[in-house]
Amino acid sequence: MALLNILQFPDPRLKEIALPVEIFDQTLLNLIDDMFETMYEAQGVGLAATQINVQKQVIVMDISEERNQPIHLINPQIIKKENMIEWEEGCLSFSGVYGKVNRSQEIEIQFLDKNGKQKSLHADGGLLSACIQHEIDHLNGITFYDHLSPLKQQLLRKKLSKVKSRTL
Ligand code: GNR
Ligand code: NI
Repeated sequence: MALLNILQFPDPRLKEIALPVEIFDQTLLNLIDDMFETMYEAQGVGLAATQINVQKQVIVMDISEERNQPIHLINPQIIKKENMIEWEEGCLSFSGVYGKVNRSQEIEIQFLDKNGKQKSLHADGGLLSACIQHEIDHLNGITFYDHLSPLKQQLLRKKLSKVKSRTL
């Protein structure tokens, strides 16, 4: 197991597009383990491989209060989305800043598990729904920042530089 470095905005590697996983081997299992360890350590509810500079369609999540319900998604596809809702989101690649993003309330996804088995998942609103869309965005090189208006983007960059100057 290993802790991985989480890329921070505006790292250009956050714009890389992840490739589908085709080989289900020990390397993949190790990657998933390391991503969970990194996500729990950073106290995030989700982590996409893009954020740790791996261009593979791999996502880990745990939206439970107790931090004991790990979910992993490989090659996820949104097959249904309905109703928009506004969500306040944070991101481990933007420490300490938040923004309101429009997301679909209800989504249905298809994905593979770590053994390459086809699965599906239905999320009807709430954090699970928002988090899945947030993570799939990462795999496509998109962050919550990209959903904000230019004015809000500017505000967020200012806040981010303040947060950074405090923590350095
Ligand atoms: O920790 C996280 N919280 C969160 C809150 C609302 C919507 C999405 C998220 S995901 C984020 C972790 C992260 O950056 N995942 O990519
Ligand atoms: Ni994120």
